[in-house]
Amino acid sequence: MSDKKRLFSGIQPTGNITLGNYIGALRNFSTFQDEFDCIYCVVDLHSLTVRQNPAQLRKNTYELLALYLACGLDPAKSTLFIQSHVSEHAELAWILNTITYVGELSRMTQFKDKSSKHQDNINMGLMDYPVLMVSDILLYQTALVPIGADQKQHLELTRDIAHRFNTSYSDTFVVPEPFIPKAGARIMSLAEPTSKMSKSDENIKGFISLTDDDETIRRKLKSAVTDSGNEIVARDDKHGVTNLLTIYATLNNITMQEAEKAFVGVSYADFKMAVADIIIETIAPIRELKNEILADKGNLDKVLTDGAERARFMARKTLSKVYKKVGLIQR
Ligand code: ATP
Ligand code: LTN
Repeated sequence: MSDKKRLFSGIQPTGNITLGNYIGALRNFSTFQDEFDCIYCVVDLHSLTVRQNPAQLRKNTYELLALYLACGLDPAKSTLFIQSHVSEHAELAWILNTITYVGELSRMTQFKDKSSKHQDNINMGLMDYPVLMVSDILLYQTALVPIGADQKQHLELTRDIAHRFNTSYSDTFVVPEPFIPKAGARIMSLAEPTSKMSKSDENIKGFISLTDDDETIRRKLKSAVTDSGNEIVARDDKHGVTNLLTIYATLNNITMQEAEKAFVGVSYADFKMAVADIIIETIAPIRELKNEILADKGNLDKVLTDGAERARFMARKTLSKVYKKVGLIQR
C-alpha cells in the first residue's frame, strides 16, 4: 500500500460538463496524481436526486468517465470508478444518517436552492444528498477533497460528522480538508453573471459546455453580458467583465493583474473574442480526445471494473470498522 495521502473527488453525470466544472474542479484533478493517492468517482447515485432520463443518465456516465481520461486522469495512477458499483457508499450513508440532524441538512444552501428550483420533486434524496457525499469521502480515509466553492458547506458538514463519529465511537475517520482553487472556484453564468454557471441552467447561453463546438462558443461569448462602461478590470460592480477576466486568467495560468494589463484600451468585442479563443484552444483538444476514448467501450468497461475492485477493497475496510464500532455483528 502506498503511504501517500488519499484524495477523493466526484462529479455528477447530470449533463454536459461546463467550463465552470472544468476550471473549478476537473482541470486540477490530474495535477494531484503524483503527490496523492487519488480516487475520482462518477457520482451517479447523487444525480438521481433530480429527475433523470435513464438512457441519458447511462450515456452521461460514460461521457464523464471518458472526459476524466481525456483530461489526463490515468487509471494506472488513479482509481476511477462509478459510485453505484461500490455499494459501501450507500451502506455507510445509512449509518451516518443516524448521527446527522434534520436541522443540519435543511440548512444546506444547495438543498434550499435545488428545492426551490424543483418544487415538484423535493424528495428525501435531495435532502440527504450531503450525507451520501460525506460517505463518499469518509469511506476512503480521505485527507484532501478538491472542489469548487459551492461545495465548501458540504465539506464542513463532512468534517463535523467525521469528528462526531470519532468522539462518539473512538478514532475511525480521517477528518478531510477541502482544496478550493484560489482563482476560478466560482465561475459565473455568462448570461447572468451574479449566479453560478451550472450545467442544469435552462438558459443555454449561460454556460459553455465542454462539448460545445467552436462556433457555439464564439456565439455564446458574443452574447455574454458585460457591464456599462468600457474598462476591462476586475471589480465588485463589474460582474460580467470580472468573470470573463477570471476565465481568461485561469486558462492562461496568469494572474488577474496580468490579464487586466493585456486588455488596456481593448474594446469589449475584441476582449470577448480573445476569451472565446482561449476557451476553444483549451477545450477543442479535450473534446476530440474524449470522442476517441468514448469509441472504445471495451476499454472504458475495463477501467470501471478495475477501479471498482480497487475502491471496494478500501471501502470494505472502513465499513467493517464502522459496523463493528456501532455494535453490528460481523458477518
Ligand atoms: P448541477 O448543475 O447538475 O447541480 P454542477 O454544475 O453544480 O451540477 P457538480 O457535478 O455538482 O456540477 O459539480 C462538480 C464540481 O464542479 C464540484 O467540485 C463543483 O464545486 C464544481 N463546480 C460546479 N459549478 C462550478 C462553477 N460555476 N465554478 C467553479 N466550480 C464549479
Ligand atoms: N456534491 C458534489 C459532487 C460530489 C463530490 C463527492 C465532490 C459527490 N460526492 C465527494 C467531492 C467529494 C458536487 O459537486 N455537487
